[in-house]
Amino acid sequence: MLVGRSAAGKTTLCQRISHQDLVYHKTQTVQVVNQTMIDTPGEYLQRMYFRGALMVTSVEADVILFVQDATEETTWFPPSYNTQFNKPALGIVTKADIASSEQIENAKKFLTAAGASRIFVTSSVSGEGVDELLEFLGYL
Ligand SMILES: Nc1nc2c(ncn2[C@@H]2O[C@H](COP(=O)(O)OP(=O)(O)OP(=O)(O)O)[C@@H](O)[C@H]2O)c(=O)[nH]1
Ligand SMILES: [Mg+2]
Repeated sequence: MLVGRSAAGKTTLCQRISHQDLVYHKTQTVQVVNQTMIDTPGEYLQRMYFRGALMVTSVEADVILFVQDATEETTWFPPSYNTQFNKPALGIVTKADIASSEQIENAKKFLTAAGASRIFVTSSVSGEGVDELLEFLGYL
């Protein structure tokens, strides 16, 4: 299950993983992609009254992916956010193709603070880091 602020790159990563064209679609509700990924709207993280919905949805998930845009100066993940889910949490840094190495390091820090046990630096545009993630998840 992918969790992250709006425009973090969750849907685009799902498109990359499922070999679809990268087309922008605002995610309005929880979407199951390819029967393997649960894509969620950024608002579910950004609006306090929606966060309960993420916890309910996570019951179906094996792993939670915290998705952080490397070009974002801040994070929406509270410290130790992983403790809200009774599941392993991984950190995904997105948009590595347009981020500086300093921005990527900053994004990694946010994800570590959120409780991600392992972090993958990715770009859905270049494909960087995506195979490593899939291999770790057991898809490759
Ligand atoms: N350069 C670059 N742009 C990206 C990447 N991933 C996503 N984007 C762009 O970021 C924007 C938002 O991407 P989405 O994948 O729709 O974001 P989301 O996290 O699904 O957002 P919500 O559905 O609103 O929660 C789009 O314009 C994408 O093209 C990436 O790896 N590199
Ligand atoms: Mg989306």
